[in-house]
Amino acid sequence: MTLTATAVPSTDLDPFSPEVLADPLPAHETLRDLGPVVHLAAYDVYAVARYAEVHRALTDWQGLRSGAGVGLADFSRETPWRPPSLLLEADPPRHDAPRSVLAKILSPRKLRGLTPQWRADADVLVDRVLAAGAEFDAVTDLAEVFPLRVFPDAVGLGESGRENLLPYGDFAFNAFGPREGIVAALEPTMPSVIGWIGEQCRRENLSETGIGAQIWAAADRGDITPEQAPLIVRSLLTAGVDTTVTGIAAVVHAVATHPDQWQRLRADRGLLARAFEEAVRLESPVQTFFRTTTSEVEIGGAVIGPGRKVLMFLGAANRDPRRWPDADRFDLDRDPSGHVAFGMGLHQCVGQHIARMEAMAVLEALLDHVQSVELAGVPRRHLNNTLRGWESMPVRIQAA
Ligand code: OVM
Repeated sequence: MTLTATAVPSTDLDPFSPEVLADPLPAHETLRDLGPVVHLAAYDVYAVARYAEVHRALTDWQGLRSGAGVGLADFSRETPWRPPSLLLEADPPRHDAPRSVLAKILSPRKLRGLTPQWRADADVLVDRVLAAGAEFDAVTDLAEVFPLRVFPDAVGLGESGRENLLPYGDFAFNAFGPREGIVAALEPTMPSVIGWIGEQCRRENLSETGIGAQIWAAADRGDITPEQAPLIVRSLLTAGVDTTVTGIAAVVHAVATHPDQWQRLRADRGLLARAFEEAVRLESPVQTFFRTTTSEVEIGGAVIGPGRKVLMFLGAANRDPRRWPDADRFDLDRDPSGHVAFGMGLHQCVGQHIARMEAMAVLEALLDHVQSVELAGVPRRHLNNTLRGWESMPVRIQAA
């Protein structure tokens, strides 16, 4: 550890190395304990990993902007891999119209009608894994299947090409990290995937009743421009699949590894919503995002100059013992509200209600049909520069 001129501790820890991606928790503890702000020498960027500073960075959009990209790349100096998102990679005032249009379309009230069909779909899916035997893969047989069934339908996509959705999201979340490594390895496979995604965002390729059509209807009303509509649809297709797959896998993992908490859920379904929040607090499907300082910014007593990248460790904040007693425990007695798994402030996940609804549908179907759920093997991680997910999670269930 060395001290720079601003008294910020510096470390050569690389959060995007395969070792750290495979098991980030020790690195998170190191970063939290080094200080409120640290300098990551490998990338010459700053980082915050404690809850207080992550929360502060997330909620100060004037001091820490998103418009220069929320990955390692600084859009004011490097060309982004695709036209920037109008939501994720924009600041007020440009961010405001796309955000308010999408927030209305994705509000709990507007989405309510989807619940009965999603519950029925989840029942069929859980029945099917039960019929196939006592063991199944919670990732490939459940957590991937459910969102890929219900979400593209809700958006209004056609049937063909849906296999492009997971690879596109996987790449987009990798692209927030360094260009070498995972991104460089995947890049050659991307042009056809990117082409398919772009086609699906056009009005004529979306059903007339889905979420995609509602975004285009907002352009008809003049709430957004016709040029903005396809990019907002693209945001749904980018951020709406891999994330919910990971969130559903996280809550299955939590109950499979905490049989006592599963039994509590069976006895009291009033704890269901909390179980999901607690699972995403612990796993934090989206681990990190960057911001870029607009001017000189003070965080945790340190001064960071203008135009600098700051990496926010959402996952580390969600396990910061300074904020969460017994932080590593999945505990249904805890109030997990205030977690930053969906971010905080202006950019807080606009799709979080859909994510909750999907997870609730799966959990309720499991509670209806399943008496016990436990791991039947060691889960295998899927490495991604931003997402903390799994490739495989063997589980054993017993029908209720
Ligand atoms: C977007 C978007 C929003 C949130 C996360 C994300 C790839 C993308 O608007 O495209 O990750």
